[in-house]
Amino acid sequence: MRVLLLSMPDSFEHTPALSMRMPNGALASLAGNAGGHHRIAIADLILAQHAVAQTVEQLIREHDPEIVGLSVMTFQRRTALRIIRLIRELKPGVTVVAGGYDPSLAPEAYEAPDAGVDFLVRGEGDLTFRDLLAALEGGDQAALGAIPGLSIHDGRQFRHNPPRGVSGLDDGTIALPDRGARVLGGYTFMGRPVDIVETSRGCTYDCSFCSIIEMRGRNFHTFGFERVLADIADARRRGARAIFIVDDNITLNVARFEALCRAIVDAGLTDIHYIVQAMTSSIANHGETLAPLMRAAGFRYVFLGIENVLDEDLAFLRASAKNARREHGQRSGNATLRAIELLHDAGMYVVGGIIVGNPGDTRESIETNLAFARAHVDWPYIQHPTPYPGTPMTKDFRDRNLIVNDRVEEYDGTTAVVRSEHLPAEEIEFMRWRAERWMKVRHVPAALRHYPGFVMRHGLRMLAHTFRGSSWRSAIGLEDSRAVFARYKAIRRTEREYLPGRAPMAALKGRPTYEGRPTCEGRAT
Ligand code: B12
Ligand code: SF4
Repeated sequence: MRVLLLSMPDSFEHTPALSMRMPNGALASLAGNAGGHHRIAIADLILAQHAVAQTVEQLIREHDPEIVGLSVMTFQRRTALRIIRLIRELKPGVTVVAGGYDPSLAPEAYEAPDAGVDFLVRGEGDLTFRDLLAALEGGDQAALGAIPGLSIHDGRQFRHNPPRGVSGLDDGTIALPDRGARVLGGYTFMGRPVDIVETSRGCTYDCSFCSIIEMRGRNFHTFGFERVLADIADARRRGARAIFIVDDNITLNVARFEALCRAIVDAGLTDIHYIVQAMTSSIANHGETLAPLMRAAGFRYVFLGIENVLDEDLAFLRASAKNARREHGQRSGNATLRAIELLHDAGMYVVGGIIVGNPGDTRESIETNLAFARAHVDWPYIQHPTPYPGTPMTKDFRDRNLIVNDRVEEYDGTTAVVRSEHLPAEEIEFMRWRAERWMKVRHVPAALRHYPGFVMRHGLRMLAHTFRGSSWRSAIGLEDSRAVFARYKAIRRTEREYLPGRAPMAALKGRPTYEGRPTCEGRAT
């Protein structure tokens, strides 16, 4: 069957498309597991952020898909529904499938008959999508009802088949991703061609803000090293020189992570810049051995789930255990500082994930966290608690009546959509925004050392992005930062409109973003 898989163009404050455009890992995994004979094209619309409608039109025209699949996070829902409407206008009879976190956790949002969705794939999609394609290809309506994890629209509502259990990964059930199916080019991490690789799925913790538990339960499954190394080598062969390891929590099994670092070194795959997310307790408690091994393997940036530096906030986020330092088998305080120290000593940069704006937060508690970030992290990744569908935190915020904004397209993590008991949401966001811009500037010299070509070419645009909303008057102190903040918010509102009025097809000619060529050396359309 002819299949077009799309990821959404929406990006957010901390991953500006200028410097970071990563492929969606889910789609390549779906393509690799679909069954070899289908003709699958993958288009990450982050690569065509400024020409979404035109690109979708061109993709539909060139690939003439029988099935279109969309991967959607909650803050991308509105864009996804608009894209589906556009696709339906272009090709009314096409079958539309939605998957990923939002369709899995908020299926009702896709139920209205005019939403245009035929099937939802809930939870892990590799095998469910394969079975769906097989049933559609065989015209076997009865088989559809027997596919676990699938929801079928009957014209009025979805019929939800029972859920599919998560896959064990070490038995070869999940085949390697098919990166060759990608048809757009231009993936980048600070100028380096970037790809993503999975080494495991799942997590056994239950942080109240995280969607992962609702999505797949508390479990942890790992791919064998042979497969992981083959996957990295495939990404590298196709040109990747930076790889984001997207595991939910690779640091759950430290011994395995250490062995993986050694295996990467032994396989000679160390000329890649690796990026990974890590838990502070694992790094603090095992970093003396783990961190140097990570650096030897090529890890550069570590996204550290600090979440908060205050105990009350950590308790609310249910993140105390994963931030605990242990000595002689006993808890001995917060792990964050020690984790940062060990990563820095090994020569890696810390992307500091911190959440401010929790129910008990006051001006002082937020300032404490901002001051910590200013003093200790290399790149701030400060967010506001966001009530994603189905998380325990969402229930908590709703019960306390603290949710002030239900426009999900603004649920991007840096828009405060909940207030605290003491501060309005807008004030919380203002405090974060004002502090964070300057923290980002401080990383410029380090970025210049590691990515000189990119920073020299795009440094000014990066600064302009970080400080958007500023003016000459604000730069020389004649204008209050609240006026700049208001302008920044207005710019963000405009940025979120990825499908503003449709440009004619002719506008596509010579457009650079859709090049009909793959990222690296894969298949061309
Ligand atoms: C890697 C990652 C990122 C990367 C994205 C890289 C990329 N291009 O993919 C970065 C760091 C940039 C990122 C940023 C953000 N992320 Co993020 N991210 C993740 C993470 C860690 C792993 C996702 C992944 O690749 N998994 C591997 C693939 C194979 O699995 P998968 O995506 O689940 O896909 C499977 C199924 O979902 C399904 N499926 C998915 N799509 C489709 C489509 C179809 C058609 C079908 C049939 C099936 C299907 O099948 C797939 C294969 O089994 C998750 C989870 C986590 N623990 O934190 C969060 C997560 C997805 N991110 C999340 C969020 C909120 C964000 C941000 C908005 C804010 C933030 N927290 O940082 C930003 C915005 C991103 C942007 N576009 O600007 C949330 C989403 C919550 C929600 N309800 O929407 C998650 C779940 C984390 C959380 N807080 O709970 N993220
Ligand atoms: S440790 Fe990370 S992946 Fe695990 S539940 Fe907490 S935030 Fe989610």
